[in-house]
Amino acid sequence: MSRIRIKIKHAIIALAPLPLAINLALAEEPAAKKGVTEAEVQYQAASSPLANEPMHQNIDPKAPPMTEAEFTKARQIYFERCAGCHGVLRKGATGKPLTPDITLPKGTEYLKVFIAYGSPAGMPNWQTSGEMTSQDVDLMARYVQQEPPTPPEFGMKEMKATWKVLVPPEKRPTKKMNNYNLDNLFSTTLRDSGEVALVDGDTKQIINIVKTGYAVHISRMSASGRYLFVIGRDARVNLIDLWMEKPDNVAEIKVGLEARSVDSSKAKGFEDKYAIAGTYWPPQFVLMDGNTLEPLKIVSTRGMTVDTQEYHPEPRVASIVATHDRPEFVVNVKETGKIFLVNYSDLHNLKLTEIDAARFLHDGGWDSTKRYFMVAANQSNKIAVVDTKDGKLESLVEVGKIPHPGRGANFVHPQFGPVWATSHLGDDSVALIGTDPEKHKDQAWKVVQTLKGQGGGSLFIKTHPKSKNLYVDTALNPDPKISQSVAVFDLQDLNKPYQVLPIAEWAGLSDDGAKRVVQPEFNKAGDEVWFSVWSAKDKESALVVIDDKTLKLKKVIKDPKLITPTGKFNVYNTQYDVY
Ligand code: DHE
Repeated sequence: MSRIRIKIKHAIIALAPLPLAINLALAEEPAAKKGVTEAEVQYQAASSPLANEPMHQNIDPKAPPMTEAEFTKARQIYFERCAGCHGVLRKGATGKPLTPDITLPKGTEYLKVFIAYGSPAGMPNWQTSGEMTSQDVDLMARYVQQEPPTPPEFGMKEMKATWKVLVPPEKRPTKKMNNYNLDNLFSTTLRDSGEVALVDGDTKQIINIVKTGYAVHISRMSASGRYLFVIGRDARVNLIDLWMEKPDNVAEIKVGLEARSVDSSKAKGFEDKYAIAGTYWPPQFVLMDGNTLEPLKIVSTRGMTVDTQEYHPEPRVASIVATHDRPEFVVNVKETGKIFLVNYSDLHNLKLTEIDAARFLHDGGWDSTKRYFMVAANQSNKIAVVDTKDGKLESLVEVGKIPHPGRGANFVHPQFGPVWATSHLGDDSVALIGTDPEKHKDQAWKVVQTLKGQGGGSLFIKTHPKSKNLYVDTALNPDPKISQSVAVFDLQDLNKPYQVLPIAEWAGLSDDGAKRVVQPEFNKAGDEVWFSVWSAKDKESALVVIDDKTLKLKKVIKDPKLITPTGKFNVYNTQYDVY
């Protein structure tokens, strides 16, 4: 077997528009086949920044021949469209493994049919949907019979080489230097420009646009409310100091090659002390200094799966949350289905509690008491409930198809007491799960009611302790009428039909963008709800603010700089996990 090293120049900018453009086009098509909805395909098959990383490659003489140029192109397509499901190493993730021991016996012709037409089990129909040409399909059929290329590891040396303290702590302000009401600031993801817009929640003005990682994913707050952490899909973490006259970056680091999650220590005595980021590649998490992002301790997540107890070489780190009353982070590992409670009180003698949950852990949030963490095991159609006080799995609750709560929504059900709710990507249901084992024992960790929403393709759901409404988006629904509006349920009478708010129409955008309405987020007072109207990079987008009481339009925020807004993170609500 000959061994070659393939090096490709970094060209992330050129790549960035592709996945979104494809995604948006895809969603307009009717559901192609049984078993997998367009929304699921669109959500899972997003681009990985690994397409541009240099990798090692073995060439198997038994595999069909490919030129280096063909291999390079196929590898790029693989990381843009396939790696999200089949894994970086092609050893399987939410999709099936595609290693040569499996693909070689099947042969090129069989694989071509499979790639072109898809399967009811979830493989998209790449050719008949128009997303790949027959030449691309032939290329990919030959590519998956080669040995998978392996991206490099990313350890302390690599992290330190990317670490920059732009403003050292001693040069930072000692008090707040601006007049902004920081509690009501919204850090808004500008997905395809690799930036966040800091929007003043009171005046609705953009305070600053801060450069962050590629296809920036989420923002989280430090315990004090001073520092904002932002992570990009390219695993770049930015630390933004909100006390500066104009809030801006004070430190940054790359913690791997691909990532989604970041948080900061919240426990008493550890406020703002540590930060944590989890990576998709390499599969690991890193604890950092909360003031400078200096990397301190890296922990691998490679290990055995929770059910069949087989070794998984790339279990990605999905959501991470800081526990408020204990020095712990809850780290959810997707492919192994394990949850780690990482006690950070002594980094040299790190204590990890390993909790068996269910495979494909993804996003989640706290119950109203912040004792129980509720996390979607999305492809298992379950919500795992972790009791962070006793350090154990409390329950696995069967819900609808592919739960996707974001951080979920907590409210008091008129009949069943406190519940936490999730909507779903794969169906139109909203599951309400009882969360009060003390006073509502019979309902605890059971679906007490299922609401019927506008349709599948829901990503986020939200309410607020002061609100009587539950907002459910359907951003990835293939029907534009549904993806461009939200359903509002009346929490005082859940049997009443939901109201539909035509948020995208209210935005009054000038062109024909996709205008997906995504991620409701409350202001600090809990009387306004903000939505992103998310169009492609070259189309106009907007933020739409509504009055929670009247459900009437309050303000449309438009600006040429608001490129592809998606997630919005209100400082106060994110700091205190109010949802
Ligand atoms: Fe997300 C949260 C992963 C696609 C917007 N997303 C998360 C979390 C994970 C994740 C693990 C939880 C982080 C945490 O709490 O620590 N997201 C992924 C993917 O792997 C996936 C499926 C494909 C990808 O390539 O990234 C994906 N996500 C998307 C999108 O396409 C969305 C809609 C638009 C975008 O900005 O990219 C999107 N994800 C979000 C948002 C949150 C999120 C807004 C945080 C919600 C919150 O309220 O906390």
